[in-house]
Amino acid sequence: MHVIATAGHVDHGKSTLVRALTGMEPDRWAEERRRGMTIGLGYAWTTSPSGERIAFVDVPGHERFVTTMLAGVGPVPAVMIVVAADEGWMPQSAEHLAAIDALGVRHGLLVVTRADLAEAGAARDQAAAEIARTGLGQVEAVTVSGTTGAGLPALRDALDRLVARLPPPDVTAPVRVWVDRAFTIKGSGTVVTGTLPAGTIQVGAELRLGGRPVRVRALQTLKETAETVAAVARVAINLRGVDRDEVARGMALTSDEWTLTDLVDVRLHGAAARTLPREPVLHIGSAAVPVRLRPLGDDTARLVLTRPLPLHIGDRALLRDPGARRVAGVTVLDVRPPELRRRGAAAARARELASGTPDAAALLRRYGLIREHDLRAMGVSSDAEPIAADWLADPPHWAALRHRLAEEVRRHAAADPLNPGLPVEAARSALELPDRRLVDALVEPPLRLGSGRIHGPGGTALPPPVADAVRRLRADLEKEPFRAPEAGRLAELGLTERALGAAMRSGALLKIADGIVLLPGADAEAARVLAGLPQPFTVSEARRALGTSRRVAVPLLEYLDRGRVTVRAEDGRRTLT
Ligand SMILES: Nc1nc2c(ncn2[C@@H]2O[C@H](COP(=O)(O)OP(=O)(O)OP(=O)(O)O)[C@@H](O)[C@H]2O)c(=O)[nH]1
Ligand SMILES: [Mg+2]
Repeated sequence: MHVIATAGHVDHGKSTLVRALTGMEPDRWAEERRRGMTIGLGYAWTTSPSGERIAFVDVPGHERFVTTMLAGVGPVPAVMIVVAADEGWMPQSAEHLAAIDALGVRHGLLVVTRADLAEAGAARDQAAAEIARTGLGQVEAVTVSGTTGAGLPALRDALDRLVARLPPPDVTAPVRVWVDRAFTIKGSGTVVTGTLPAGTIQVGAELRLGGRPVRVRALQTLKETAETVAAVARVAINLRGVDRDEVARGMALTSDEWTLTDLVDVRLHGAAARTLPREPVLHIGSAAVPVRLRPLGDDTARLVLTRPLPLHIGDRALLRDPGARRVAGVTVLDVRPPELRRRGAAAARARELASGTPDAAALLRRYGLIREHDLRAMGVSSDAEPIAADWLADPPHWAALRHRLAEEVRRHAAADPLNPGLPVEAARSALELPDRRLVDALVEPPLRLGSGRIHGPGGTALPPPVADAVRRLRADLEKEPFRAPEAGRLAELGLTERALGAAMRSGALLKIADGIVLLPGADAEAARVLAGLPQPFTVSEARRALGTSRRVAVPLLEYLDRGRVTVRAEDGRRTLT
């Protein structure tokens, strides 16, 4: 499907043309028909000669309804500009064209209608010249009469050619439907309609309305029920759990890949920043939001929105000065711009923005670390490999963090030699990292992770008094490897709980149970000795073979049980496995 908006001066025959092309009534309200004038947006559709479905969003031409006109054109990729042969180019012809140009619409068709009333040549030439000066360039022109039907077959063919030139939509793109209507259907609840310019919506999907999650209960496109609707399409979305008064034109229904923001930096098209009013209205999609404008450079500005909108970097929008009826196009350059606090920050920011729309590399440079999801929510994708989970890192920033981590580990070991490993959580907070997994990813040789701590290359060295006590203890144990020192001996050597813990972590001693330490390898040696006994064996037999006391033999055998070196039978006797 394709969606085309109409545009043009009041009474020039837009609705008559849509009616003639589709057989449907775009002026839905009694008041519109009574006054012979479009007030709200109209919707109608048809099938083109080549079989393409084309939906029209018919806009009002009256100058009082420009905001409605912008809501109609905003989300739509192509326009049909309608000019009456008998009136020619008029103020709202120009105003609509300027808005279409500012919004960055690049595809269009000129239709000169009411050709039964006047010769169309002059109107066509002027309109074509005006359009050619904009981003639309040279467009195809068709002369018709909406009343007699003359020229309509040629118009249908021209529409076919227009839609054939439209770029194919990305059906996997993030979803954003600007609401153009919201109403209630008895028994179903709230329904919103809009144009789906990219992406795909499914029944049951969770979308966001402003900041809040909502669920798609049912879908229709052109009055037909559907399970899935892919772009480009007109959609009617029945929402679960949303009251009619909670949703209105100008809100957007989105997937979660958008940044809801009330602060953006933009590039201006067609107007210098300082010539713009300080309080214009920002129009994007069907939204019209008053903003405060602060010029940054000649063609860049910061906008503070009076309500947040879901935006992407690269979004096109329009600033309008309602008083002067002037418009300027904008391209969103940043949806999470840095604060401007210091003197000169605005000028520095302007220089930054002058270098173009920030890409993934530029954003990575700014944030240092950013989640892929957050980057996507800014409308930017990156092919960089995540460094942990979905975290992306700016390479120089990452290298600096790694350097700082090594430094922190070294400092910690120097400050607390009995406890040299830096706990991962302490490292996370020292480096102000938002996710523990980043710390794990930063640890690389010669740093190593062990029991929730990060050890440095020199982290296993014990302070001299402890090392000396351990040496003396080892000398005792080398003579009698299973005679674990008594509490008195440990106290005599100055081996407190903390010192023993450090010795254990450094690998100088092996802890069998609380208060029982042996040399590393004592467990394997015990297994060797016990293998010489007739199997199974009792605790006493083991104690004698090992040359130790029950105080050591019992916990040592239990230690071996835990390591599946020995198996204990019901009667307490053990067998080596
Ligand atoms: N003779 C003649 N009259 C036309 C033609 N097209 C439209 N009209 C008449 O022009 C008047 C305005 O037509 P609309 O189609 O309502 O114009 P519009 O552009 O939709 O007007 P707005 O939506 O209010 O901006 C109506 O009275 C139509 O009958 C045409 O091709 N020939
Ligand atoms: Mg109309």
